[in-house]
Amino acid sequence: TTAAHAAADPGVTVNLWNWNWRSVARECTEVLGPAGYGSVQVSPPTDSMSKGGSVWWDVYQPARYTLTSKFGDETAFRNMVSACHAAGVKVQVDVVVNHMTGQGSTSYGGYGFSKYNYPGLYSSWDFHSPCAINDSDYAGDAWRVRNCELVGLSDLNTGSDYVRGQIAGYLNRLTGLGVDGFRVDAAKHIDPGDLAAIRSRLQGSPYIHQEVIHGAGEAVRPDQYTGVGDVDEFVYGRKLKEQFTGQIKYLRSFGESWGLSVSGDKAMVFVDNHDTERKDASAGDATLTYKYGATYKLANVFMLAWPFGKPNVYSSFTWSDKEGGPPSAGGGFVTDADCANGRWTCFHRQLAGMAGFHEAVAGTPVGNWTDNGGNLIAFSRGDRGWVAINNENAAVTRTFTTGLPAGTYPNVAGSGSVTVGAGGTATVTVPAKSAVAIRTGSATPPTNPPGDGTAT
Ligand code: LM2
Ligand code: CA
Repeated sequence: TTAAHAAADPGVTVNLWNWNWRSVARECTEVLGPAGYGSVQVSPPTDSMSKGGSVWWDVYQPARYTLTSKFGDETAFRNMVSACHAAGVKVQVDVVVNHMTGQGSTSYGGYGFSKYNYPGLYSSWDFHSPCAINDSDYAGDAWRVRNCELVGLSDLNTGSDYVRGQIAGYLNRLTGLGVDGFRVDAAKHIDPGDLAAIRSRLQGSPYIHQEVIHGAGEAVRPDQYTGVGDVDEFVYGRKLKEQFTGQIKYLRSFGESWGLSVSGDKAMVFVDNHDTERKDASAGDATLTYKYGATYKLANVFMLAWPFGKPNVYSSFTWSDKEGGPPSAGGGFVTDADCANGRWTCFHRQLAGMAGFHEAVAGTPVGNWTDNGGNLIAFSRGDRGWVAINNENAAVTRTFTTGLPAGTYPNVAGSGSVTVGAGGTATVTVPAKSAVAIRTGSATPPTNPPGDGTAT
């Protein structure tokens, strides 16, 4: 990336996965903009194979690039982009360009297609010759990972000029509607040279982060993609799960040296996403999820307070069936996200004050690290912010060096306030499984729900 083509920093991203466009628009206006979230990431907006809403994964099988999806039509999409921009929030779109469908013949927009045949868009010669990606291919065969079919999905020949033109046309149509960035789905299954060629045809400088899942010793590696854009850092969430279900004192040295796959300036980081939250808890690549309650929130507070990568907060629907789709009406069209009915986590609202914290402390170093030799840590960020994270099962009271000017500050990670004395010290009680974060420039207490992080 040359300076001339440097994409604008997305700020703190919220991944409102599976939210419909109307609800994202409302959330940008009412919550994301006022809180200082920089971007919202939304689900694939194209027409897709339809299972009538019974599953979530139908939207990862695009049928054509028309914006008639189960999340809303093109008008709703445009209204969402305008509302978010008016609120100062950028929009990133999950784009599925490695493949088309593997099954089905009905789309949400009422378009007829079959695998390898998408009238007016692609025909059989636009796809790689069918072969299946086998689990054993990942270790040593990058060619098969990129040219064979991922779970039977028709694999686009991204080496072809025509296919590149169609994909770039789709992405340019999105940026033409105001879209600011892309999450490139299944980038691991596309040659980085093909992605670079597609990128060279893009208008403007959208922010790009690529889904390249790190696997130890594999032939396809995240660092092979940093010339195209940022990479989704999957090791980050795995490590945070290990620590937050163990002893967080070790986080003192957390960073690239822990075996992360790319450097912080190329990493988009997250505690979980829609794929990792569905892993079995015992799996090596499992992460914390909303089902971990307070511990999950603490890991997210850490992500927003610690200087590594660009943070992406995940917020979606609650589930018990791994395959089950989001709340929907007839035909599978997703209904409005409701933060009161228990079907949506609305987790990002609990971190509203931490989005502002992340921005306020940008560029400052970690200082005043302290821990209790177990599950309580605290550190400052320059003279602008200080955080204590108590992952113990009991409250901890201590006198901390915060590094902040004397004054009384609201707890932007919960409720209550902290009074810092001359010399920057404060005596704080951090309740069990909660966090206290304070920063300069936060006169108004944020709109966090009461009940945790009470500082006295
Ligand atoms: C991704 N990243 O690389 C997404 O994050 C992930 O959620 C997608 O898989 C995947 N790539 C393809 O975009 C999901 C889901 C799969 C599902 C696919 C396609 O995890 O289970 O596969 O979307 O909808 C489904 C069936 C599978 C079937 C396939 C093709 O589960 O059994 O394979 O459709 O018909 C025969
Ligand atoms: Ca491919």
